[in-house]
Amino acid sequence: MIIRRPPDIPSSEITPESVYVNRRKFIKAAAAGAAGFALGPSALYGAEQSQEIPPRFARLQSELDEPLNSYGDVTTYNNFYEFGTAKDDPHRNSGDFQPEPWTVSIGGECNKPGEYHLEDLLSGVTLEDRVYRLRCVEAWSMVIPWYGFQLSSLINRVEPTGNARYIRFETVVRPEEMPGQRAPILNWPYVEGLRMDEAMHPLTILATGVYGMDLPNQNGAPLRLVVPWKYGFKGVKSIVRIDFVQDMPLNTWKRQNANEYGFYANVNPNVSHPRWSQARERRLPSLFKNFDTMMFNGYTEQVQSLYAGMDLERWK
Ligand SMILES: Nc1nc2c(c(=O)[nH]1)N[C@H]1C(S)=C(S)[C@@H](COP(=O)(O)O)O[C@H]1N2
Ligand SMILES: [Mo]
Repeated sequence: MIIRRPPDIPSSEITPESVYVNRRKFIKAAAAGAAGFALGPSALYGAEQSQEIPPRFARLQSELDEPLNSYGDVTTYNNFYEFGTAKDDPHRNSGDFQPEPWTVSIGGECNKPGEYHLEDLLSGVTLEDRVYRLRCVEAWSMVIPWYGFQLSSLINRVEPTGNARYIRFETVVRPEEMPGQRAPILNWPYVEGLRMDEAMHPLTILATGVYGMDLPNQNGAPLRLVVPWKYGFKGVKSIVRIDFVQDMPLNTWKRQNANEYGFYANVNPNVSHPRWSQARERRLPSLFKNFDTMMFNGYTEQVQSLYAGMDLERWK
């Protein structure tokens, strides 16, 4: 299979600033009719159930040569332990979460630290559709039409200093809205990180939506990381803090069990998880492992140079 290089992934449907600044409101208004892709979630779910891919996504889907997962798959089966540990807990338990207004604190080794409102972070960036595979370390996978912007544009704006070697992300802590946080399931807040060159890679995006609509709470509203060549746990959700740091951050899953989860978390069919093989995966909605897992989740051509000379068995 030929995976296109990033410049060939069409940055379609560029939305004028006046619209995307108020995207959440825009979508509610548009759901009543008019604009090209103006289906509400339930209408869309119906369309997906009947295998009709909305026209806006048909071309993007063919870029990846794989069918998209349905809106239902994407939004009812995932991990977001702040809402519980079962795969349908995020969908069932995230109704009280309030993703707006939203502020992200940006700090550490950068020239423009501060409290940034989400609207401010979105002004001046190009929001675009990107279809990526998500491959969870537990061996399930999906093909998801994310909507977001390149992390590099945010990084350039806040001007990291020469000391910034890694970027560190934190999820919000709100036990009153996130029932999973009322128990010490993980060491809250959830933390993830990337090396600066990984963070600057054009495939790395901060997503604000899925299927052309704002992210539902269970998928990390209103802002989450998507790094398509890494296992799903790198995709930290509901981000409230971003720091530029000198030392490799201790990410949640490595802290939880360093023997099972590393910092890099590159999808690698040749390196087994201590308790299971990573060679095959289960593409939802299949109940069985029906796909061979691809190195770097299929993005080898675009990302392998980042790891030239590294021992990928050691740097898991
Ligand atoms: N804050 C937070 N982010 C998280 C998680 C979590 O428990 N908490 N789980 C991760 C894991 S293990 C996966 S597989 C993905 C799955 O969610 P998605 O399908 O919405 O990307 O989210 C990741 N991001
Ligand atoms: Mo995962």
